[in-house]
Amino acid sequence: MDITENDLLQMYRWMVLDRVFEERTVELLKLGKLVGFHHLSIGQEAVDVGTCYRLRRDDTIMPTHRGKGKYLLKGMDMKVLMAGMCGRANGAGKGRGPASHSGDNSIGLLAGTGLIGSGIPISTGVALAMKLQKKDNVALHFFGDGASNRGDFHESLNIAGLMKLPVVYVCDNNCYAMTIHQSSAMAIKDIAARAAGYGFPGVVVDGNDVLAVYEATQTAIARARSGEGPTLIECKTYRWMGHNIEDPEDYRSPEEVESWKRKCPIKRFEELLKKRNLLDDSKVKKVYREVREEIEEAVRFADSSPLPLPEDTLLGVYAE
Ligand SMILES: Cc1ncc(C[n+]2csc(CCOP(=O)(O)OP(=O)(O)O)c2C)c(N)n1
Ligand SMILES: [Mg+2]
Repeated sequence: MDITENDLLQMYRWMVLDRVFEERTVELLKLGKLVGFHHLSIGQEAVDVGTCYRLRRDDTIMPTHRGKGKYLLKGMDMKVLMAGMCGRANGAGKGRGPASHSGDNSIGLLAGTGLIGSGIPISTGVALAMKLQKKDNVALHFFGDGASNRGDFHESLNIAGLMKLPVVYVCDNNCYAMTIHQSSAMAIKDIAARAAGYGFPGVVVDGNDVLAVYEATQTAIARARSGEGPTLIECKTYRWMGHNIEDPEDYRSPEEVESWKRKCPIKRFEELLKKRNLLDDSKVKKVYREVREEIEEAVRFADSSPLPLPEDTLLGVYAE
């Protein structure tokens, strides 16, 4: 794996930032500062970081409603993201809705769509455009276990396999689609197995192991860049929090949640880095302190930013 000690520390920092950012948004939501729905990906940080750590600016990603870490790793300014989540005019989405569905084409961050699975054909089309333009870029598309049951998923994978498109499909399999466990929604255990039906590799990865996710992604990206076609990566992980903040979570047991918390992707990586003498407790504290400062700066920026004006409601809705 072409990864330096500095990369390992950077990946660790990104995972901590992803976690602390989301924990802070829960507090802001309770204070009534956030607008719209918020879907947390606490527990799924290894997927965000392992997939997005080393992408080119002109590669694209389309995240889901979950996982703001992906936005940040792709290059969205945290202040802009936070302001967008707080509904401010200078934030992502210009304060017109939850930042879950905002993007920035200039950094290859495609806005996620509201209907689950409906973005899969869009990333597939982006990959087709890359191929037609003879570029060696890659489109990474993220979706959940639930989304993989939709027709959009199957139609997209079929055409991508047929045309050998440079797309990497990443399934953030967090075991649930709202209240429905994967085992109640499909007869197969591994979503990755679906790729075989479309003629390309499907890989199952421990989604709580950032290095395993990174390695699988890099292999898939190299395959896509060299014209060999798509890969489906299924990252098996778990969302610690409810579907969103209103979720009463009466469909799963606290024991189940606890058993996954014991497999915390950040702790696990931290222990590995400590064993390699790259981290110790004081360095860990420093990372958390720096990350918190960065987040508070973003909160202050959002707090002092203007709300959208009523007369600007239709801006960006229709072409000029
Ligand atoms: C077509 C469609 N059906 C239902 C919904 C409501 N909905 C929003 S998120 C979600 C669950 C999606 O589950 P999954 O794909 O596993 O992603 P996760 O939320 O677990 O990250 C549902 C059903 C929707 N947005 N779109
Ligand atoms: Mg899910």
